[in-house]
Amino acid sequence: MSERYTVYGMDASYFTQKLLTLMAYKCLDVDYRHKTLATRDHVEAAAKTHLIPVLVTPSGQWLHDSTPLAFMLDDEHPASAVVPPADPAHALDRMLCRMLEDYFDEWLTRPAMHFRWFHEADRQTSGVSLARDLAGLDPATPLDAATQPLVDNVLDFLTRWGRSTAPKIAAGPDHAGAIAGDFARLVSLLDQHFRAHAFLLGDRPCLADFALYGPLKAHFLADPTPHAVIEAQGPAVRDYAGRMAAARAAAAPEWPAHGGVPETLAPVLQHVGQDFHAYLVANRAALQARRDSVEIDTAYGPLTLATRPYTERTRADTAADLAGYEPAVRARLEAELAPLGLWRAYTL
Ligand SMILES: N[C@@H](CCC(=O)N[C@@H](CS)C(=O)NCC(=O)O)C(=O)O
Repeated sequence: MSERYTVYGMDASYFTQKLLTLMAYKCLDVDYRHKTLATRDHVEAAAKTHLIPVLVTPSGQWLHDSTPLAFMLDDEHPASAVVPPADPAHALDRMLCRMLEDYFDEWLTRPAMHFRWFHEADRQTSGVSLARDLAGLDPATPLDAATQPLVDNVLDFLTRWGRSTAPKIAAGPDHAGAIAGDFARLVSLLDQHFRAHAFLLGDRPCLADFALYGPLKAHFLADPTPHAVIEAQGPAVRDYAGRMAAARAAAAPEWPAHGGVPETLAPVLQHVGQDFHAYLVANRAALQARRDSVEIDTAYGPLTLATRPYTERTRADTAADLAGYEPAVRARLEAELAPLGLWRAYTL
């Protein structure tokens, strides 16, 4: 039996880059294929999802969803684990990893969608990249009279989708100021951290690093608008992305076992604990009440967002992990996480 995996995705897709980089870190053999208009029906029927990336395992299973896939790959290849161990000594690192992963996966979709679909230079960069991938055109081949109209048509279709989806997550033109401000703040907080540390938890990359690298590679370092913010306010974030692309588990040190939150990570975590955690709390309550939108207060004023069942599922998974620790370990975690605003949303 072949030990090769296949990944179907697109270059400018955040979760495709997350999974590909994680698998490169684990030194797994991967055939990466674009999900094109020609392969789409087959991939969607086999994987039972329209989302990317899709992973085909060496035993021929068609799977999707990067978070459970990362846990599965850790089970199959424990020497290159990306999730810190579940024992009490690593409890803080594991919970920080899971909470940060939830945030990067679920909340950075807002600036990612906003810049890509509402800034023309960004649409012309990554919108065109997606359109070329879907049309099955090699990224290096110049467009000609036959292929240009095809790419234009696909880009029109994608733009209509992007512009109608983004407002549901408060990422439309009405929120341009809030998105730009929030993104610049996150970049400068991450910059401060990456000046002092190689990765989020220190010297060993964890799942949250791959969840941050995915949108950096597919969106924020590719699209001119967020890229300019990173060059101006977060050069250490750009350097971090270079380390992530090159990171290999064979060279990684043992897991850290932090007794307290690293000093430069605390402001990043406080940022995570504000709007995103307000959304996690409100989203859960709204889903229980069968409402389809929620309103949260932010520093930029009230935000209305669609409810997201998937976001509640990831919150509940992380909360279940936290609930599994002994009371003494949980008390230690609460003492670290509650002052940063990172406790309530996971103990509902
Ligand atoms: N939770 C999924 C999310 C996958 C996802 O949202 N992928 C995006 C591309 S980066 C997608 O397929 N979007 C198309 C859509 O939402 O219709 C994962 O972690 O893999």
